[in-house]
Amino acid sequence: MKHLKTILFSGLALCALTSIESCKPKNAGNAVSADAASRTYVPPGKYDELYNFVSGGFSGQMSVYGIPSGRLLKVVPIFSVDPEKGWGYSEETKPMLETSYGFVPWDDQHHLELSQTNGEIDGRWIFANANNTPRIARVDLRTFKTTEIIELPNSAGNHSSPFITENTEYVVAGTRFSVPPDNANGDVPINTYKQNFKGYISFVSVNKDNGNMDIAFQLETPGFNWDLSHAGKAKSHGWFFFSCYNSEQANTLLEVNASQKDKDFIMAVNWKKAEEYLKAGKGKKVPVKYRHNKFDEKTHTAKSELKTEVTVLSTEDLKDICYLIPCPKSPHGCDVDPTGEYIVGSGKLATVIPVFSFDKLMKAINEKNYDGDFEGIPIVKYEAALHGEVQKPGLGPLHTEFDGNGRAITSFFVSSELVRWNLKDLSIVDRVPTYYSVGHLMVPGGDSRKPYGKYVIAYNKITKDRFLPTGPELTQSAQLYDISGDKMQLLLDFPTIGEPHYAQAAPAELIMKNSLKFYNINENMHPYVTKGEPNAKVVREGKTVHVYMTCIRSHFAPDNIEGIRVGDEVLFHVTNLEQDWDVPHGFAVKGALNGEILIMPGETITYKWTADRVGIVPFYCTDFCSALHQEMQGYLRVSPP
Ligand code: CUK
Ligand code: CUA
Repeated sequence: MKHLKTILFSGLALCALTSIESCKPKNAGNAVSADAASRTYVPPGKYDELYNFVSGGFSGQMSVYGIPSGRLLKVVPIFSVDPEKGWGYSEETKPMLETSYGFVPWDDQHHLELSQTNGEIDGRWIFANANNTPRIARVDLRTFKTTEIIELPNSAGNHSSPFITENTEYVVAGTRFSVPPDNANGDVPINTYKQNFKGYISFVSVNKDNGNMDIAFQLETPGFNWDLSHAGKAKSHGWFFFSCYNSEQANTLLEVNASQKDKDFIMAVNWKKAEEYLKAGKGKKVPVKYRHNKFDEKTHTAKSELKTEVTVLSTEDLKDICYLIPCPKSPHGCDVDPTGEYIVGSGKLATVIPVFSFDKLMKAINEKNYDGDFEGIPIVKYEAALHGEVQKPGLGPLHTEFDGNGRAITSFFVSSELVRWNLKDLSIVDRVPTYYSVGHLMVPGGDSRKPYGKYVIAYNKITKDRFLPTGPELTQSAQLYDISGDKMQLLLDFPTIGEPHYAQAAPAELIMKNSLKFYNINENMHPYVTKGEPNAKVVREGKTVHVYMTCIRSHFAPDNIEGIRVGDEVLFHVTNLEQDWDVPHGFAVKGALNGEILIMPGETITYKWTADRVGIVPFYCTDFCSALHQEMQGYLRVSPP
């Protein structure tokens, strides 16, 4: 074990110190499919087969690629400002990034989940987690815009998130750092972890019709580090599975403390039972502070609301709801197969992949086949819940996806490979190298009841020699493999935006058919909309000047504005009158601290600008919109106060 740990923690350093050749996987030469080019070639003018939504890691964004070409289609700001979209710069979008701590321009985004109906991807929304300042976001796939963000109280490091149940009843969020609850006295010695620190898990409900989220309830669990999760499905619908590390409850995770125990836990949560308990009045309302931000498509504006209460089921209530299953050292992934029967834990420091059986788990619970409890939560005997262990799979197992044909594919960070194995007999059937050090992997629909099964994509942490060098920082990368045959075959490398962790993919037609082409100007209920050029005007309210402005190819109205004085705050409410697909206009004023904005057809966006000196100030359109784009300009005259 000691040896394996050393390899795991020094793997990256080793790669850097020795030559690249030494960390290249074996049989690298034969990995690429001979007809890879024709299998990934999407001719000019043709569409890709799939949309691939890739988390941006430390960039806080989500990027969207076409598969199999690997062409980048869009970067969607979620937990970040984005100059390309004006996100977080316009007055309408700023509230989306508000938290109980204030405006957070940038966060760390790891996991994405597409909404599901009956365990199948339905193409309506995609959910995302913010890791650092705990939040969950919902992106509307009609507009590819972030339309809702909810902050999570009693949480820190929202990593085990935003995994969903099979009808998108709930999106969950397990705290990665246990901390004292928000309303407790947090001014305690850090080494009182065991007494004072708790691990909260949030169940966020999702409205079936409009997707609106609410924190339905939280579970107050022992102070573990909830790392990852996945919902039960089909036969195990109604259950959720969370993996943890640091079941030692150490307050410093230097190796000596945290990985002492032979096993950490996967916790099975019976959320249907939790719902019954709440109905029976068992939850208690606890004072907290969090923000709930929504973007309203009718008014084209976001609102941020401060919420002050959350319902908690405390540890004493959990003994008939939660069950701990021992899982070898520091489990990372926690994945449920398409039938709902197998629950795969991947211990980063383990030499086997343990696979648990839902049927056996139910039997063990019925027979109370326990090995004691942890703060009242029963610990099911390892052997009683175990389906079996995959022996000698590779080094550093991380995440598992399913191919829909009774097989699983697991990523191995340390040995840099994907390994395919049989769920029933746990035999290894195939392995293929990745370049290098794969984190998450993704089969389109691979965590749903209906995996698409044709491809797997590896999201790699290190690229080293794969692309042209770009200074000290190299791009992370994705690699596309064909898995339709017996052998997994490498087809394509493509660079990613930020650091990819988890990803999702869906057949193109599922998303395309709902894609919005433009906003209907007649339905625009923005408080400062200007419907038609004759209504353009300038209105002064004290030191604030409202400019009701329109734009259409190829001019602004008004385009000459006088009467502005130094010290005035000017609010340009710019309405794009176009009613056609793909005709945004841009807007920029010299010296603007908010940069620029971009206005979609039929939309109104407000741009704040302060007059700080006397003079003539030009403004113009920043998005090439017609042959007369360059003529799309105007002047402001700023006079002394
Ligand atoms: S984590 Cu990144 S490789 Cu945050 Cu899901 Cu495993
Ligand atoms: Cu409008 Cu360029």
